[in-house]
Amino acid sequence: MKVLFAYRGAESIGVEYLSAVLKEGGHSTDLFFDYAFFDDSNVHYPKLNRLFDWVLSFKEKIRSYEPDIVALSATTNLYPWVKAAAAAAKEFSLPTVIGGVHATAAPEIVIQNDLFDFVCVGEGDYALLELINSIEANKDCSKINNIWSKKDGVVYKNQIRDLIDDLDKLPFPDKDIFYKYNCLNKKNYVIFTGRGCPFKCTFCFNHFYVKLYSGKGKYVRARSAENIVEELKMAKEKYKINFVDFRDDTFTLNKNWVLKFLSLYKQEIDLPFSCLVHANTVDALLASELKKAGCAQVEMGIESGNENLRNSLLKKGVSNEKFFQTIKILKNANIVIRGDIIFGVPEETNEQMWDSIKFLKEIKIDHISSGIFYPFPKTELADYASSIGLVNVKEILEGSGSGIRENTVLKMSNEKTVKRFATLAAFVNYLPLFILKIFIKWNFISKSALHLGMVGFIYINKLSYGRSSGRGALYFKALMLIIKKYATFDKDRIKFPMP
Ligand code: B12
Ligand code: SF4
Repeated sequence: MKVLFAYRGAESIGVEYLSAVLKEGGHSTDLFFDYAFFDDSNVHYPKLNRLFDWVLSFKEKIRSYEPDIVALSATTNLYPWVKAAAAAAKEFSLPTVIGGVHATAAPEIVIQNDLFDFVCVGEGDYALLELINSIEANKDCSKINNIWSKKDGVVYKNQIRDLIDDLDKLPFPDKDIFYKYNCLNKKNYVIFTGRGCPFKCTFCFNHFYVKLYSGKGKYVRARSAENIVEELKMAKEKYKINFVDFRDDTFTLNKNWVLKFLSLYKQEIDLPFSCLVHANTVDALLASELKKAGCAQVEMGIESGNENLRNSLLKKGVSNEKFFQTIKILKNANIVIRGDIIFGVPEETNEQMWDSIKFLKEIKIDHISSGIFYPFPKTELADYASSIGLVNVKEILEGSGSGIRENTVLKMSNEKTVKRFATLAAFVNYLPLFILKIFIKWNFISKSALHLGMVGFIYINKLSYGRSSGRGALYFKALMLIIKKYATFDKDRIKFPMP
């Protein structure tokens, strides 16, 4: 069978695993990739993005590849895009299957949509293979675990299969389908050493997955150190990588495992890397071993500078004191720290958001990634926001907008201020508190000026360690196309340049 994936904006490790398992099972796969020009995490000008007609290019891809089925992966914010892709596939009367965290959170809504024939709930690696095998063999597809389907108006819901216990049995992710688009900096190799995170943060999908998978095996799983090193050796050889980006939700969960892994990694791979840590999982020994093994940067969720809000509403479980300790340990080890902070959680007051700004000032971390809270379906915090009338659940189930959230979707009296806090947080290390306060209080700087300033900071300070998207040349090409369109008064829409 020929399976065509479609994805937008960034490399998806999920899709890479699905593709690898299908290829191993004897099927052929390809990818349509929408670069999301001017609508990615660093450059956000949706009006410019709309000049590129990705649907046209997707249809061209369908015509040239002639797939048997289109497979789509959705996070909540990608869901509107995925619906548009499915609509294009339906013009060719192709069957569609959708999976990913949004399909997993809201299968009962997604399956109602005529654009989707199959919905995958949870891990898709072997579920998709079973589905494709069944379609190929003309077998009944209504009884495949994890796959919901429908026929003649009847929806067939199936059980969740056990979690994949031994991750080493999976083939290595199929990077080629993304790398061939030249959309990523392939020298910077994104990898997972395991799956799952045991913490219970109320805004994150993990606590919901733990419930979904209850009785279905161990939720937090690690690959063997040897298996990961084998993948990285292959990547060094094949892609000449020079940086490794461990994207596990929390890389440092199991200290003994990490220490063992780091020593093998240093010996066999010896490349600089970045990873995500939870403040409660780092001690001096671990920090020094991380550094010795080549750790250039860690990313850590701070979430809020208001200790009470952080630990009661968000259930982060980290005290201010613990943050000070962990940050000191990491600084002593000479590791660059990026902290993530969220503004605009339900009922968050301006004073609480100001606490976050002051806290960021006090902890003096190297880089700050700030975001506006979005109530993701089935998360505890979304349920809470809905229970107090701050959000319309129907709206969030249909997904919203692009990858970047410009505004809060909550009905809050201080919604404009939320946005200013989120934007100005990036400047905490560069401006004194009283200036930040003036900017937050009085909205006299335009949104575009602030955004341009922020993008400027990101590039000037190279804030993204190992996260360089490798898109400089593509952006140049995209800009040239726009200039050409206007210089020649070309009324046609710009056709997206496929590499
Ligand atoms: C790496 C990562 C990123 C990377 C790359 C994203 C990407 N395109 O993969 C970056 C940094 C760019 C990123 C950005 C964002 N991310 Co992010 N990200 C992650 C992270 C940590 C890992 C994703 C991953 O690769 N997982 C491992 C693979 C194996 O799992 P998977 O993708 O879920 O795929 C499996 C199944 O879902 C299923 N499946 C998936 N697709 C399909 C398709 C079919 C057809 C089938 C059958 C099955 C199937 O099978 C796969 C294999 O088992 C997840 C958390 C997590 N651990 O998953 C958050 C997560 C996906 N991100 C999240 C968010 C919110 C964002 C942002 C919106 C943040 C922001 N404010 O900008 C953006 C938007 C990204 C986008 N394009 O949608 C949320 C999404 C919540 C939701 N309900 O949508 C998550 C779940 C984290 C969270 N805190 O809850 N992210
Ligand atoms: S520590 Fe991070 S990944 Fe784990 S549950 Fe909390 S927010 Fe989610």
